[in-house]
Amino acid sequence: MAKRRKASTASIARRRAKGPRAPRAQREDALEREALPALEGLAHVPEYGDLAPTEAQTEAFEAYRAGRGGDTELSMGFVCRFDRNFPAVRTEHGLFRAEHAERIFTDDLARPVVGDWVVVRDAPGHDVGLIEEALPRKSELARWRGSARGRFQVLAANVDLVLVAQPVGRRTFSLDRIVRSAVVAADCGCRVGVILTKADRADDPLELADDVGAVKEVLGRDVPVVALAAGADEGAPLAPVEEAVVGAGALWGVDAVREVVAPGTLALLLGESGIGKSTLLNALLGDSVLEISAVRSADDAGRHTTVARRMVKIPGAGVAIDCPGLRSLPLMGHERGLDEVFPEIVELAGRCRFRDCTHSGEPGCAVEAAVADGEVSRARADAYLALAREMRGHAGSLDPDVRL
Ligand SMILES: Nc1nc2c(ncn2[C@@H]2O[C@H](COP(=O)(O)OP(=O)(O)OP(=O)(O)O)[C@@H](O)[C@H]2O)c(=O)[nH]1
Ligand SMILES: [Mg+2]
Ligand SMILES: [Zn+2]
Repeated sequence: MAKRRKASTASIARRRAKGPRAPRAQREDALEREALPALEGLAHVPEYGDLAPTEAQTEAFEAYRAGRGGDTELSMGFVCRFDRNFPAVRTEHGLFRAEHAERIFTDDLARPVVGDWVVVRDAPGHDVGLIEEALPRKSELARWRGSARGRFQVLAANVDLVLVAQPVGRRTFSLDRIVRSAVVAADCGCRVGVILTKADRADDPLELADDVGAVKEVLGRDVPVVALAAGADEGAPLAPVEEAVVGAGALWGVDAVREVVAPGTLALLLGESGIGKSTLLNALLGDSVLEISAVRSADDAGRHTTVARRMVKIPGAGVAIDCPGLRSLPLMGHERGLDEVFPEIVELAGRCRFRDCTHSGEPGCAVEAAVADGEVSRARADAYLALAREMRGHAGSLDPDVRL
């Protein structure tokens, strides 16, 4: 029997970045694909009916098929997971692995990601489908990779709700990270919810209540906030913590996530490595299908345990995507997100006396005046100013014509 040589994930990525593959690379891909876990019997993969395409997506599919004489080998499906860069697609007819048509392959941003609705060719006798086209996205969650690496990375498509996860405790809690995540999510056309994880590690229930209050003050009272302790030791004394967060207007506990992720909704858990995203999803599933691993004790940093993006159907709720933790989330070009999250401040900023007002003490500043009148909270204005300044700075570093 021929010996199979395994290519590393990095070498696949490099190969793919180069565009169309040579026949040898294709053969290697085929070998690699055979070594992947079987899809049959995988638990918690969403069914076809768990997510619905938009009208525009269905129409685009019909038009594509009509353009090919109504080809019955073509069907519509969604990309529900990637295993070592190989997509799996769920259609009405089942769940199967697929590869991309080379035309799509060559463009990084057009390449299907988890959540994409696609046209897939399911030829009888072939065990691998062929993704021929990605259908228009209703939302596209993308982050800027930073000036050193340039360009955006699309994390997922058609996400309805971004659940921004942050661990509680003085050492780790970052309001800035929550707000910047909310801006990115809003910019990408997604709704936002906040999950405060590891509530058993709160130094003091009242401090946790303050954190909930701060999130609500900056993002608004309508943004759902859930505090939970999915990975707490059994018997941890959580009653005082629950009381404090509920008093501050948050929801409590793993099950409350089901209320936030309504059936039919596609949610994505966004946050750094090691903050308990996979632990939470396992708790919701009542099953340990997703890998988790301990954080480094010295600095609490995660080990980037989750390396793939995959959808799971939450019983009694919608569908969630587990994905790798993100180290950083620099803001660039997310003006629409700032507008969505801080509409009244953006409006006020347009009324300052100077067009290039930095809202830090200039005469005739409408933002400062609104803060002084108590119309806008100091915390909310500060959060806006920090992110707006960062965005201007990044834009200016790439394009010297942008005024700082
Ligand atoms: N004390 C405590 N620890 C938790 C809790 N939730 C998760 N952990 C621990 O945090 C560590 C990391 O959890 P994961 O679920 O792997 O974190 P993740 O966010 O999925 O990390 P990546 O996959 O690397 O992005 C594990 O050791 C968990 O047991 C919690 O509620 N309380
Ligand atoms: Mg994980
Ligand atoms: Zn101003």
